[in-house]
Amino acid sequence: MTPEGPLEPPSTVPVTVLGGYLGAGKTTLINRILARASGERIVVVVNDFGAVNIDAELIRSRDGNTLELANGCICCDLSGGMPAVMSQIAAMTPAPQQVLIEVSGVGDPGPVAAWGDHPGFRRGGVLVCADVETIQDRAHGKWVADTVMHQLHSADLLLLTKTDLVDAEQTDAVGAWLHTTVPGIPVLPLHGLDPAVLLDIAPGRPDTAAPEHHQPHPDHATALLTCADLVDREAFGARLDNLPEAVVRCKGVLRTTDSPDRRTIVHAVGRRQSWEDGGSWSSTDHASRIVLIAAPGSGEVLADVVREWAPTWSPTT
Ligand SMILES: Nc1nc2c(ncn2[C@@H]2O[C@H](COP(=O)(O)OP(=O)(O)O)[C@@H](O)[C@H]2O)c(=O)[nH]1
Ligand SMILES: [Mg+2]
Ligand SMILES: [Zn+2]
Repeated sequence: MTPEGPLEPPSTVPVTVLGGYLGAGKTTLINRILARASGERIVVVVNDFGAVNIDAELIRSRDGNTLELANGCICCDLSGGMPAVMSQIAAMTPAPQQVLIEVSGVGDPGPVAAWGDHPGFRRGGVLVCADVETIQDRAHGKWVADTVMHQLHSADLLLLTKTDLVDAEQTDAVGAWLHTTVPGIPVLPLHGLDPAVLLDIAPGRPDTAAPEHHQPHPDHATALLTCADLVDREAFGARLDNLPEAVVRCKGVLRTTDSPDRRTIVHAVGRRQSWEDGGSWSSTDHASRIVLIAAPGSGEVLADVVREWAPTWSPTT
C-alpha cells in the first residue's frame, strides 16, 4: 500500500509528424531537436521509401532510439510495419516522452498523424518543412506539384528552412506565397526557433488525418549505389553537378581519399551540394553508399545515370 492515494492514470505520449519534400531539411531539424533535448527521451521513426534507408544513418541519436521503417511508404501502407513499430515503442521502459516521425519526402504527412490515436499515445502536431530555395519551383514544377501541395495542406505549422541561403526578400516572398496558397496555416522561419516549441504544437487538422485525405503519390525511382574505391571529392562533386535535372535528390556516406578514416556525408538537393564530416565509421563495412532519387516518370533517366557511373559505382539492392 502506498500513502499517495489512487494511481495517476498513465499519461499518453505525443506523436509529432515531420513532413516536407525530398531535401527540405527534415533530418536536419530532427538532429537539432535531439541535440537540444537534454535528457528527454525522444524516439525517432524514420521512413525512407523503397529498401533504402540512409536517413536512419544520418540521424545522430545518442541513445540509439531510432527506428527504421524501410519497406513501404508510411502514408500509403497504413497497415505495413507501423503497428509493430508502435507496439515496440509502447513496450519501451522507461516510456519515451515524445515520438517524432520523419515521413519520406514523397509521403503525405496528414494521415500519419492518426498513429497518435494508437493506445497509449496522443496526436502531436504535423510540421511541414518548406525549403525557401526550391519550394515554389517544386510546387509549380511538372513532376511533383500535387505531392508538394498536398504536403503543405496537411500541416499544422509550416517551417521555412534554408533561410540562410537566400535574402530576406525571398524569405518574405515565400512566406507571403504560402499564406495565399495554403491559407490559415501558420508559417514560421525555422532559424532562431527553439525546437522544443515544435514538440508542443496542438494538433489542429483532424480533417487531414482522415484516410480520405490521403492522396496516392507517384513513385519516385531510386538507385542505391556503392563504391569500393576511395572517392575523390572533386570528381564526385562534378558527377553530382552533371546529374540530369530529373534526379532531384542524392544523399550518401562516402569514404573519401582525403578522409578515409571518417565518414563524409554528402547531399545534393537540386543543384545545391553540401558536404560534412560524419564522424568515425561505426561498422566494419566502410564502402561508400549513396542513394539517387529521380522524379516520377524519370526511371529511364536514372537508369542512364547508373549505366554511366558503372563500374565505379555499382547498384545494390
Ligand atoms: N544552409 C542550410 N542547409 C540546410 C538547412 N536545412 C537543411 N539543410 C541541408 O539540406 C540538405 C538536406 O537536408 P535533410 O535534413 O537531409 O533533408 P530531408 O531530406 O528533408 O531529411 C542537407 O545538405 C542539409 O545540410 C538550412 O536551414 N540551411
Ligand atoms: Mg531525411
Ligand atoms: Zn505514401
